[in-house]
Amino acid sequence: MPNYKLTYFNMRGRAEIIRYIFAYLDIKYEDHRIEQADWSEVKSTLPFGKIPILEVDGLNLHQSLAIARYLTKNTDLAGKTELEQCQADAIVDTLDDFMSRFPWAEKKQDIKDQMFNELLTYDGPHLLQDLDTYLGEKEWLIGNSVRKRKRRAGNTSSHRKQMNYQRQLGLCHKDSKVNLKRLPVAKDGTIQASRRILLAVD
Ligand SMILES: N[C@@H](CCC(=O)N[C@@H](CS)C(=O)NCC(=O)O)C(=O)O
Repeated sequence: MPNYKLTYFNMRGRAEIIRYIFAYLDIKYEDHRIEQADWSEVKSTLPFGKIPILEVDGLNLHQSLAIARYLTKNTDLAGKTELEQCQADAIVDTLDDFMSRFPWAEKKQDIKDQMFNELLTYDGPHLLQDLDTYLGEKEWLIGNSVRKRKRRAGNTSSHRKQMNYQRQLGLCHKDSKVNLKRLPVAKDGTIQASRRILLAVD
């Protein structure tokens, strides 16, 4: 298993999808969270000056979604067939189109506030409505389940521990169908409470 070190700010943002994947696949990694005060120094060392960065055995990977796709290769988290993978990519890119419009770099505060307000008041609900329509009566946006993740050699007990942990939290049905929820992934890699997402185990 490679050595993984994820570098991002101490927030969910664009790193959280990577933390979810690590948590779901029960892969150990270093969750390196940097403070804003240290950012300019770190930025100057990066080829594209952006985070998240995932270091894999000393090699730096950038772009959160490229990293997410790399980590989900050979799992069915991003679709079981090529067609499902295309559909999963399309949903991810649809969400990314929306996220990319957030005016983080806007210098004028009043313009920034107005743009955020429009995005969150009009465009956000519109996007959610479209996703809802796309979902229709189905349980999942794409496909009908996520297969039980492959156990990695030597981590059976940690897999069991995580399933028990999810059961205790009420995230996991006793018949082993999991309704993993959209929760922030804590620094220690555990997943905490909140909204539902698309992951399940059959
Ligand atoms: N498309 C890139 C976006 C990377 C990006 O814009 N990262 C922001 C944080 S979310 C960043 O590094 N901001 C600090 C800066 O640009 O100085 C990804 O998904 O990784």
